[in-house]
Amino acid sequence: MSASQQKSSASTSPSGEHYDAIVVGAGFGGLAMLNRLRKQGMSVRVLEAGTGVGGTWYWNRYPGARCDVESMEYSFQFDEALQQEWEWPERYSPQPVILKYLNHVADRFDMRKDIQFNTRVKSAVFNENTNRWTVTTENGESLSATFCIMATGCLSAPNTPDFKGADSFKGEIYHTGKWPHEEVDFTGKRVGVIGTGSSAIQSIPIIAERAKHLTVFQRTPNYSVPAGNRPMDPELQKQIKADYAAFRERENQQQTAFGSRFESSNVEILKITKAERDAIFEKYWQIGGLLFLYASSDLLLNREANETAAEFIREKIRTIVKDPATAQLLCPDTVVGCKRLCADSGYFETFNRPNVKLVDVKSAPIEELTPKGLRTGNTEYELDCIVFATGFDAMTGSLLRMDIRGRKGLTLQQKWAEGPRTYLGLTTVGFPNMFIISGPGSPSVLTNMVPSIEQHVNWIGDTIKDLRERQLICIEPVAEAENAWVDHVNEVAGYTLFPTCNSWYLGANIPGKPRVFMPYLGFPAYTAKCNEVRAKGYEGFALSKG
Ligand code: NA7
Repeated sequence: MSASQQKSSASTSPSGEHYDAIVVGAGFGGLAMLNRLRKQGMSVRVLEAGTGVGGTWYWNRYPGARCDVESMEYSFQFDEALQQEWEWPERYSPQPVILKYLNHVADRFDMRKDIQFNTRVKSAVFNENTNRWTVTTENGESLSATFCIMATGCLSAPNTPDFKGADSFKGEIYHTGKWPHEEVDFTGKRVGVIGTGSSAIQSIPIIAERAKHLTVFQRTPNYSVPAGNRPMDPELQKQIKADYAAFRERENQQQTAFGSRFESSNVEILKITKAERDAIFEKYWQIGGLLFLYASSDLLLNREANETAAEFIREKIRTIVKDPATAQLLCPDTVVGCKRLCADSGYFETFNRPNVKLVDVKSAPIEELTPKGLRTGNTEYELDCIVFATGFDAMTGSLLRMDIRGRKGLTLQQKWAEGPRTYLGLTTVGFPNMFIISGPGSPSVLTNMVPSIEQHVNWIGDTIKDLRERQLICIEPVAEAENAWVDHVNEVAGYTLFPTCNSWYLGANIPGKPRVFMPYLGFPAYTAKCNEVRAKGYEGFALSKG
């Protein structure tokens, strides 16, 4: 953070201070929410654990961190001047550019004066007598608010496996989701990366270029397609900006996964020949990125159709990776897209380097960290640095790591013991006036996050405005609506191939976490449903004067 930023940001709150709303988190969600509620004339305090804005893009500074949604789509639309003036240098933005953008947004709208950095929220407790939330921080402050809005992110509670001997390792340890602010120099070092998810797949090619030797510890291979990143096409940028509003509107209407500019090929992949299929897959492979999943409309519905795409990618891996045994180990046997598809820049090629070795830790799991490195079975790997690219306790982790208590002292941990339960992914019974941005039960991580965040922010903003106009101070979903919504979210997921593998969408990456498909697969109908609920006077909610 620059000196000027520090000067103009909020430091601490006088204990006991009351706000109309407290927003937890200053990433995309928190910044948009602050902007919206301030425009409604409300007093808002944003509490942020980091020393700066950015959320996911503040914490995930690992080498190669890059968004897998295209830059022209992965940005705010709430201000026309903002979207006109900002220039995106690449098709897919690297983390430093997105962080710079969010800092620009914070400065441009003078947001820092309402954001308190270095402030991790410890608890949020609803008081039924006052109808207020009391929020306490790890710094020992206590604030209150009428509304408590959780903008805590879907991928912000890092998962570090509890390996035996974790403290014994004498070298450097990193987690991709908590990367240091200073540059990490791997030059001449023996590095081990644990994990082969998106964070690993993005960082491995870069770490391999610098390290003396890199060992990749893989438990489950992942599907990855080339990102196809390149400098931004100035003509495309100009063309979109000429009518950004229409571009956004199309995206908002469709609420498609990963952006709006590409449509599914609409080809029934099983009704054409293998050569025709491969030509289509090749076309999408060349386009690059997650759009590969648009190659056919039924890839995530029909296992046989999916297998044709899976085999196409496996064939690519076998062609790229020269050592047949390594190539075989890198070939997944699961459903493509069931875990989030990865987009890489030279990942598989990296395994042709003489200084890179792939180790299968499914057949011989990591037993412990040792002073010199780590041990799997009878083999000890000597390392100078270990990088945990082991992911996140996704979607619920950041919420459940706080002590959130609603009516009658009910904790969110108790309420969600069998898995998250929400109405619309925005609210949960027993926790009045608490809203979750991109909560479980909303499309969130299956869509382009930024427009989905803004849709939530606008719905929450409109709802609070409506309540105030009607002189109501309390909103809470009713059990019947919540139960029906949870059933619906599960039912829709059940029609797809998503529940067939151990993904973080299902919480299956965290030992002991209930296996529930958390994001909602019902878009674009979701936005219409939220609008309809509002139009019907908040159907499924109880509203009261307190
Ligand atoms: P992911 O996708 O959850 O990947 C985590 C990786 O770490 C994955 O390969 C895991 O293997 C591996 N892992 C986790 N625990 C262990 C242990 N104990 N031993 C060995 N390997 C382990 O997280 P990312 O940060 O890469 O990406 C998260 C999202 O961020 C991504 O989907 C994008 O949306 C952006 P597993 O597959 O569980 O066998």
